Amino acid sequence: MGNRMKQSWSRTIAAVAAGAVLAIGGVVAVAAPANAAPSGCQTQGKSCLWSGYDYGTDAAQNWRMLYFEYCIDNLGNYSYNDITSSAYNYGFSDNARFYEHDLQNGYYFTILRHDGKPNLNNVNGQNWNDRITSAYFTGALGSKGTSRCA
Ligand SMILES: [Ca+2]
Repeated sequence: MGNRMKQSWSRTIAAVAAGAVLAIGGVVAVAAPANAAPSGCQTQGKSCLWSGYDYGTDAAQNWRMLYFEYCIDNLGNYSYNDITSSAYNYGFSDNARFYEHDLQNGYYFTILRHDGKPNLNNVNGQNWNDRITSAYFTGALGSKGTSRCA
């Protein structure tokens, strides 16, 4: 767990540094597309999950995408256990955490606000494809086990 957290932090720092370079260079147009929310996830305030890669669905697993505004303790309640292959955080201000098991159990990874992972096969070198079972905006971590995350 310690290593995973470290990786997460260094990745955050690298992302911030890259953003700073872009800002100094004035290449705003290049940065903009990276912030564009994928189709189906363009209402700010939610995080979205897809059963397929590249923010698309794998009809064999679940033909619909899934989104949440606070948290979901068990994606199995929405026929989405262990099928997520891409995810995007279009929240207002929070980062989002995605856990291996229900109720924040097991390992997790983070997606920063207005960032996404089009292919969960490689998240900081870890394979997260078809592995997520619970998901939270950081501001809702304390709501685990409540109706807010049901
Ligand atoms: Ca999948």
